[in-house]
Amino acid sequence: MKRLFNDHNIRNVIDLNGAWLFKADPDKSGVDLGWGGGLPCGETVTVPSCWNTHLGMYNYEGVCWYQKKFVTDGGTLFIEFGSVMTQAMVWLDGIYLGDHYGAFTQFDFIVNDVARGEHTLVVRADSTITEKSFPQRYTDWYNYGGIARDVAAHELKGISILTNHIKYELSKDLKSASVYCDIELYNTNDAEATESISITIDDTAIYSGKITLGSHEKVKITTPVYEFSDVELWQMESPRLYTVTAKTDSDDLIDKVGFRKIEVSNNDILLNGKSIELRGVNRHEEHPDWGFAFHTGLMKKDIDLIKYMGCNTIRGSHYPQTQFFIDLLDESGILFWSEIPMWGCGFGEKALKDPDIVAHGFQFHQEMVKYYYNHPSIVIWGMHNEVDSKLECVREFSIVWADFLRKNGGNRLITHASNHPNDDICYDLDDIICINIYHGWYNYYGGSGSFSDWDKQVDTLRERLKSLNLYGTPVIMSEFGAAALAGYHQHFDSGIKWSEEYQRDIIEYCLELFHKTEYMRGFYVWQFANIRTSPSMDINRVRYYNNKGIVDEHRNPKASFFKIKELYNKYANEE
Ligand code: ADA
Repeated sequence: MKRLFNDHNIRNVIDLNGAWLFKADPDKSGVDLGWGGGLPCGETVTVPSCWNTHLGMYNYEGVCWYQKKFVTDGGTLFIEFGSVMTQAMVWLDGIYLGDHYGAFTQFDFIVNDVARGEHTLVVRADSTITEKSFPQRYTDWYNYGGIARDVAAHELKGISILTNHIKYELSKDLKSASVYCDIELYNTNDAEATESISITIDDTAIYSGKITLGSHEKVKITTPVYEFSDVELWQMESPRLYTVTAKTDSDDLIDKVGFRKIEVSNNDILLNGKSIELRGVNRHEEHPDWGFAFHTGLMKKDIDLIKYMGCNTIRGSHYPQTQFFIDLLDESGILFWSEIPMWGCGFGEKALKDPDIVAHGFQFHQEMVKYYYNHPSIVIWGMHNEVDSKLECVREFSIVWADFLRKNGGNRLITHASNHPNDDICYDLDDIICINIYHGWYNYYGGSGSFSDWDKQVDTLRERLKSLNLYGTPVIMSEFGAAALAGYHQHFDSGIKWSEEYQRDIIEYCLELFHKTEYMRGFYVWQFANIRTSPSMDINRVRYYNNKGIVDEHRNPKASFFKIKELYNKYANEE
């Protein structure tokens, strides 16, 4: 994956982005016609991309095929996909490698005994929504199809390093860290092999040893604990990153780590022992010209705009966002909430009880933790969004997911975004309680048309938390806001829905209320930029866009942008 730094100095990585041959398969006959072995014809497209941004394919849902030829020295290849939307089937030289379900997470294949020379990689991408889909048809973003993130073929040699999770516990005074690594290794040789292995953090060697693996053996090893002293913390104002280099004789894997501690205490959130108010926005990684194949230059611009507004955090609604973007956050000191694409309203009770859907949800959590573990900016794992968390079946799988994240997800706060503030039965599983409501905008979905209902809501929630014995768990308002059509203004009367002034005023009302509410410790305005949405969302979706962006889809600011800037800066100055 494209990173902000070189993640390999030894390993050769073949970039498979760029021109691919492309062919739509509306009647899904390509497998029977043997296209896995090579496409009969096609047009050239660039990858990463989403086909719904190609001319004539605006609303195409179904199957398309992609083909790329590349040259390698041969041996063992690790073929890596950043995200294929939504179901991928992959062939190399006509040999089926396997499939992967789910947009937004990485997956890979290891292929041995690849000959030196030219090879053909074929991908069948299927965006068809079924009753098992994740998310379901009724979802508030557009169901793009395509190879939406980077593709690469890594030439693995000798004993190779597949993953390295850098784990640590900070001392009480936060001045030193007990560090160890969980490393996954693979022997590419046809015979047993022994190699040396070492790990450094900047210039400090924290481990060195020898490893012997059988032919094509894959193992996970845990290194002994190293006491790392004089730690410089990863702080929002000075996000110190260390470079972690894992090396064998034949391979390397370089990543970044930042030492920091996130915890909750008595209605408060503490980063490195210091109380913080989370001041943020929800962000989709989407643009009308590229869909989910988001341009890296625009990632930087999004962060610049979000920082300029005074935000210290972003919620990655509603799926894991690209590694490159999270690298930028690590470097900027912005806190991030990462979640899986379980967008609740579309999942009925039948779906929530479906073991395949629950299994997919669990798979998403496993993949999110596997690929994003090391990012210091990720301080929150979101289990799901607006799922019917009044149901016992939701509680059951949430217990399993929360447990998995607590045991395997590193030092992060666990939550789910709930739109059932008055009857959610899963709050006790969370480290922070997160609420989505739209008083002042919707008259349904638990919202009501009037601004002043917010005050009642704040009081009702306080009472409910007390009655549940959960008062003391910090509350975050994870979504609130209103839609505004960019450029639609009112001279005097701000109470006109869809105007920039209405949106600005409701956001101001909410922020001022939440900021002074003693049990709340943060807010994420819905949402940073307008997004294209699904035709199934026929509620209030002018142009089939979700227009609640505080910038429009081209990042032009609406009136609320400046109001948020004013308020977030004011709150920061009060600290
Ligand atoms: C929900 C949901 C968002 C968006 C929002 C809205 O809270 O989580 O994805 O759909 O409502 O605009 O209504």
